[in-house]
Amino acid sequence: MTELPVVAGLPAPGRTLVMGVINVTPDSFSDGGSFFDHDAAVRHGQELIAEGADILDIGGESTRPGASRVDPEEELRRTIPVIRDLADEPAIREGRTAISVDTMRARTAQQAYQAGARLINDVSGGQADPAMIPVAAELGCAYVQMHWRGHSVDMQSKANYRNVVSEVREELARLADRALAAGIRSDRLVLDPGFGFAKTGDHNWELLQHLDVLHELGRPLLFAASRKRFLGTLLADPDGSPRPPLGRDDATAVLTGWAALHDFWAVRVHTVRPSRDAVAVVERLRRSPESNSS
Ligand code: PMM
Repeated sequence: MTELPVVAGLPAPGRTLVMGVINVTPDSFSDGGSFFDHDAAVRHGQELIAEGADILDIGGESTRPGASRVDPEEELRRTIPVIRDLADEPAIREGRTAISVDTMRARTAQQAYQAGARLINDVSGGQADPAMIPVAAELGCAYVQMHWRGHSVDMQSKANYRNVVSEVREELARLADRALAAGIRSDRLVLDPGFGFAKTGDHNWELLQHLDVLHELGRPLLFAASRKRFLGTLLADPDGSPRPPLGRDDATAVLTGWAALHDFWAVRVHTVRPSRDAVAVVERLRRSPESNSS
C-alpha cells in the first residue's frame, strides 16, 4: 500500500474519492438520457451529493463508441446552467464536494470554471483541442488526462496493441510531460487509463490485472469503468445478450473495491452509495489488527 495521493484544490477525506457522473446528454450508453432535462440533472446531482459523492462530473457530450461530436454551443447549453445551479448547493459551497466538467473543449472548460467547476476531466488528454492545456494551466485548476487515441466515432479501429499495459503507460507518460511543460501544476494533474476507449474487453481486463504498473507514472490515478460494455459482456445471459448498463452496478462496486485496494485517487461511477460502501470496506480491512476490538 502506498500513500493515497491528494489533488490540490479538491476534497481530501483520506480515502479513495467517489466521483458521481451526471451525463446531460440524450444518448450516453450508461444512463440513456435520464438526466438530459436541466431539472432532472440538478436533482440527480443533489441525490449524488446525498449519497456521499466527493466530486460531481458533469458532461454534455456522449463518448460512447461510435458517437459523433456534439455542437459546441449545445454542449455549453447543456452543462453550464447545471454547473451554476449545483455550485449553489451547501456541500459545494462548503468544499465537501467539488464540481468537475467532462469536456474536450477549452471554451467549455473556461465557462464551467467560471460557473464553479474546479476540475477539468478531458478524455482526450489535451489532444482534441490545442487550447485546452494552456487554458487549464491558466485557470490553475485540477486536470484529468485520459489515455485516448481518437474520437469515439472510429476509436475502436485503434484498439491495436503489442502490449496494452506498457503502451498505455508510455502514452500517458508522454501526455503528462506535455501538460507539465505547458504549465499544468504538478499537484493538480491526474491520469486515467481510459477503460473502453480504443480498447477491447480483453484490453480492459489486462489493464485491470496490472493496475500497479500505472503507479509507475507517479501521479494520482482516476478509475472509470462504471457500467462499461466489457462488464455487460462478462455478465451476459446464457443466450449471449449482454447485461444492460443499469444491471452492471454490483460489478462496478466490486471494481471500485479493486481500485481502492490499488490506491487509486478516485473512481468515477454512476451510482455513488455502493462505491462509497466498497471504499469503506477496503479501508476497514486495512486497519491494523490491534483495532479489531469493535
Ligand atoms: N468514460 C466516459 C466518460 N467520461 N472520463 C474519464 N476521465 N474516464 C472515462 O473512462 C470516461 C470519462 C464514458 O461514458 P459514461 O459517462 O457514459 O460513463
